[in-house]
Amino acid sequence: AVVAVIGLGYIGLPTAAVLATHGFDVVGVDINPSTVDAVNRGKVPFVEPDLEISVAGAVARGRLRAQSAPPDADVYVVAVPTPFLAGRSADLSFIMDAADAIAPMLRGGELVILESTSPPGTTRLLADRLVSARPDLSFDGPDPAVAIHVAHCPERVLPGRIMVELVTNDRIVGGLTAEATARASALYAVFCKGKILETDAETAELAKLVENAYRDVNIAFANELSLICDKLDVDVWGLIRLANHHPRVDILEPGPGVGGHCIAVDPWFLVSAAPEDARLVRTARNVNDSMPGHVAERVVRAVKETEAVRVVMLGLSYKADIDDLRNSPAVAVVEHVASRLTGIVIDVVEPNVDALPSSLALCPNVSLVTSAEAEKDDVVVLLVNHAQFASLGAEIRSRNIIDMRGAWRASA
Ligand code: SAJ
Repeated sequence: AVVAVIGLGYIGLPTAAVLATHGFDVVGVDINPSTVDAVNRGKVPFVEPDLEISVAGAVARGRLRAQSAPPDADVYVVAVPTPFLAGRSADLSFIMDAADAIAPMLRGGELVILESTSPPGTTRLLADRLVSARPDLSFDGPDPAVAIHVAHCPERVLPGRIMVELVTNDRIVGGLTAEATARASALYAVFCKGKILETDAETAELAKLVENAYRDVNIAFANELSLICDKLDVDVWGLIRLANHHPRVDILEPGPGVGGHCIAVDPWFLVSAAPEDARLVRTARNVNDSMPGHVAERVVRAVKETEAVRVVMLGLSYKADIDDLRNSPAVAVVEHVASRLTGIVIDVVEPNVDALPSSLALCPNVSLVTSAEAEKDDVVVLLVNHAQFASLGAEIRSRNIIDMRGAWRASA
């Protein structure tokens, strides 16, 4: 069968590669010509362990190719971004653009799967959009001859472990009809070793949002504890480690805030679905969003107390061992510090990128350096616990340290 994967980003490209290694002929579709070109050369335009070898192999065997418009296919998998708009509702324009591109290709009988994280009701909006462009087809009508089958199957893989989790995670599949659920379920069963959990489309949409909101609330609790511990001068990591010995307590790790394109975004879709009721979810988001400001405050205090003239910030990505700077709290910390301490040198070490993001490139006192070049800096701020930083010498650790990841504690 031919599968078209629309959107060759962090989710679409790994999914395309896995499908291609499991016997499907896969056509990846992306509006960005440089992504299309990279994939056709067997290259991956971002950092993700084991992905490039899989893409290169699938392209070399002729199982995967990329192009800018959807082909004729049996299955369409939509994996495009759903960013949020200013009012924190979801921007569905990429999904609707994908629907508009797919609609002319449909003949009836196809399976259309939405993988993008979406607010409740989006799968139905996608299906409505398809049949409004193609009134000759229907997604829930009685005539099987003109049926298209539409389902939501949210991706739940962890960046950094995508190639493993795509295969091993349990998978939620929710169709707009029982037939759509069954067809989508059969597709994922080909490569997914986890359980396939069948439900309806709206419950599937909500399940994904709830998983990420759960993690956000738990991290917000850890971050609130870190603020309390700062006031009381107690080591928050030691405290959490002790509390987590209780068989029913499992607190996540505090840090400089919550970033990325999932956990920092998706809870807002729940809030905007029921603003009056989603009080805890909203508060957790606000606690996590306030963290970069608190970290910057600590840095400013340390610089003033020690009369430092150079500060080094270790890490810019939104979490360890990836190159993704989207919604990164580390970037926000550096922005805050740079705007408040214009008279000192701010060095940034981020081994996974070769240029500063535009918001920092404009700051005259901020530069991207190697950790060796930052050896003379007075204050060291660990923002991201990249593997490279664990091996930094005792020399850098003996300086004035603000360790936001608990990686360099004496007992860590
Ligand atoms: N973080 C903490 N403390 C922790 C764990 C994470 O501060 O204890 C921070 C990280 O540093 C990062 C942010 O949270 O800034 C998010 O990182 P993450 O590793 O928790 O999650 P993501 O955004 O990379 O991936 C999440 C995953 N969701 C869950 O674990 C419930 C992943 O499975 C989803 O597929 C992904 O969102 C997604 O695409 O929605």
